[in-house]
Amino acid sequence: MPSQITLLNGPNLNLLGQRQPRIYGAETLADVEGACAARAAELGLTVDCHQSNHEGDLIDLIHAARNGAAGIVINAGAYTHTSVAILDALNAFDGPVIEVHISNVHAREALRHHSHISARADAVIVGCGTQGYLFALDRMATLLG
Ligand code: CA2
Repeated sequence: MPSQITLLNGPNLNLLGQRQPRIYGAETLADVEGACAARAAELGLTVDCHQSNHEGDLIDLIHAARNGAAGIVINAGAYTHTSVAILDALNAFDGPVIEVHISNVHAREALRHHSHISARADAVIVGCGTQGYLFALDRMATLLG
């Protein structure tokens, strides 16, 4: 059985490709999820993709990943900077966690410079555009291999 990776996107990332392309690129979320599925297949992995605008939903999805996912790739959007609850949920997950940000959060407003999730993440990928999700899957394959 190929290892399954849970890919989580947080608030407003459903708008990818529809607004602010200079910051977040032109690809839609469906484009990104499709590219991730293709890269995962090349790596001998599968991806289970979810997006939610709601903190509790993301926490429930992290809990669900405890039953069957080998790793989590997460872009928690603005909850990255605010949510101890998402950090607590990730701390209850045993496998590798990779944090992705499309933009270079460190070159943006100070409020985006701190991530609660980074304390748990095995790797953090920022500022690589949507390609960062593919890098995360590459790294996940290495960590799980
Ligand atoms: O750079 C990232 O991936 C972020 O996680 C994106 C979040 C932001 O709050 C983080 O600081 C950094 C915002 C996601 C908003 O996504 C949009 C996409 C297209 C149009 C509008 C919003």
